[in-house]
Amino acid sequence: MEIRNIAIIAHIDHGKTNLTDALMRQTGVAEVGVSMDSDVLERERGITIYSKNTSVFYRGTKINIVDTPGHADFGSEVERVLRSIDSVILVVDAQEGPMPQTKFVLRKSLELGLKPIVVINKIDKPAARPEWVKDEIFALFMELGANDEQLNFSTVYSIAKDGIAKLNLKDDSKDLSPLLDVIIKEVPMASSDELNKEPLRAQSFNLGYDNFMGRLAIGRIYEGVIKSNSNVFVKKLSGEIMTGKIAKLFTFNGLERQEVDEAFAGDIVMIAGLPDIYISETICNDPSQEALPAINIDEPTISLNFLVNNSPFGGKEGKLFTSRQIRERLAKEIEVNVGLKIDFSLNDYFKVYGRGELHIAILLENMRREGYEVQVSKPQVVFKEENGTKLEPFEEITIDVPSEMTGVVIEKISRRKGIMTDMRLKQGHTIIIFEIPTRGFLGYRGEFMTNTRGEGIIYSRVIGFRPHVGKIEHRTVGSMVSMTDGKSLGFSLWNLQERGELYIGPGEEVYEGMVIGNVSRGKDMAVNPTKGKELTNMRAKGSDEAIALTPPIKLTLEKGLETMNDDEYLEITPGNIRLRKQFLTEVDRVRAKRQEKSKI
Ligand SMILES: Nc1nc2c(ncn2[C@@H]2O[C@H](COP(=O)(O)OP(=O)(O)OP(=O)(O)O)[C@@H](O)[C@H]2O)c(=O)[nH]1
Ligand SMILES: [Mg+2]
Repeated sequence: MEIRNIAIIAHIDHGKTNLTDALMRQTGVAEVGVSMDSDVLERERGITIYSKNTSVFYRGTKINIVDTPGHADFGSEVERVLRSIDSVILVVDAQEGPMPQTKFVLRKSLELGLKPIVVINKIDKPAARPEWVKDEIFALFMELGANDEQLNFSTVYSIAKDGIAKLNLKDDSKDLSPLLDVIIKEVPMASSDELNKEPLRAQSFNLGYDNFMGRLAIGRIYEGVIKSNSNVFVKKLSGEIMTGKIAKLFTFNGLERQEVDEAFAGDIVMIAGLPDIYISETICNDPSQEALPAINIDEPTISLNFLVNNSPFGGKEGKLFTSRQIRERLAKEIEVNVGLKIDFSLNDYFKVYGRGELHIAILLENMRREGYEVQVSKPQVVFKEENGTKLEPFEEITIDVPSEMTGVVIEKISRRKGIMTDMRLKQGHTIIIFEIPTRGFLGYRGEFMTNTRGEGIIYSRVIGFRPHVGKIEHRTVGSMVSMTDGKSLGFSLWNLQERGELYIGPGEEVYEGMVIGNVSRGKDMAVNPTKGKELTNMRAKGSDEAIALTPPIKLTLEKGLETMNDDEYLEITPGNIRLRKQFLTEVDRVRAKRQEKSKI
């Protein structure tokens, strides 16, 4: 069977998954309601987190499709996928037009010499402006240095959520066949009899894990035929050559994997039986064959420590909380989570390295749902040293704000060592692009939302390591720290809410050293959230419940990771997310601070 391999790429939320789901439905490989976003967190958050494969069959051709995540924290995943397919469907929202991630994924595709097919999606939106979007996309291709062939891209208009595509806006269409026809016409064929006759060369670009089969490699067969139960050589990036046996071989049929005895050049397969295989390695039958060009894996940019939850509430809610249990869980995670690195050699904690706060937050959210308890330290930026120069990660951030708010935003970002590289006006809005050290950017989102009263939009993306820029001033937000154990009372919270934002409501169990809120101005503050009403006040204003309390800010994983201070831990359990001081008593905190000072 003829095979074509494509990836669907876009800015977050522009409709990749809806399009993939509709393609599966209409070609009969998936029922209504089946989605590529099959993971629980993906469904809850409405975003794609893991890139996934599917295959559809159309007019005698097998089309392997990789649906990719649009969020920038998973950008390196997209890059890997792009190395293993022959064309991309670039989906662009018919109202928003190209956005920062559109630019990033398009640039990568053009650099790899791919010829994209452009899909302008959501043409049903009342404010859709598909012609304008088409011009913007063309301009973007030009800006990114597309060659003549790439510039000559096909455009398809679509309503992915209804499964409709058309070549002209006026056309009448009831399904996605116009898009499928373009794919068949334009995407180079991956399979051929000649390729099948060559010696085997396949390359892994994604990993999976199965409790029975262990590590799984998802890879593309470039040449030759791969056979189940055959012995193979795996050429590692280091040059090392391992031997192994293909225990099981699968191809895709929709989202289902289908066990097969052999698979042919051009196809995308899943392989079990190679426990040490990693991304980018070449699988072949003859060790003298040349390895396929390496696929680059982006390095982690932030790190944080995972510790056993030793808070006074530790072990109360979770069923998995020992160091051994956490170690096992993390070891399992790195089997499949390619961007993640973990240092298991330290005594009291595990050091986890990732690509961004969401990348880490997803892992933590999965763990707490599985019943784990864990504490983490504040995420720190990863530094590198190259030729004696200290380097740190940088991000490109794109902000879109109502024009009257640009002043405050520019000022704040400049203070964090961000440098403006572009500024454009767009219908009362200003779009500004900055390059900023990740160190300066960490923790800025919340402040940005406050400064722009929730009207601003901000996107960030790691752009690589650059020379360290020296000290960065951060706005410090103090913590309200409970000085006692007990149950919080409305009356004391009512007094405290004047001083900052509270993370707890009345009637919640607290412990000494727990952070119950932040202090908008300045330093940490020791507070007693359990203090009762003074007697003289008894009749003043009805009962405790009648006090007007501002609803507390619920700590989420992302919010906690963003706002926590260096001397705090985020305590994560199946039922709660709490912030605490590393040292629970004031005496210990003072002592620790003094020791730190004497070290410097
Ligand atoms: N009006 C309209 N909405 C659409 C259309 N296609 C998708 N959507 C909506 O857009 C949102 C995002 O759709 P997804 O398919 O999840 O987008 P995505 O690109 O896969 O998102 P990420 O994977 O998170 O980057 C959903 O709320 C969809 O219902 C469309 O054609 N018209
Ligand atoms: Mg998606």
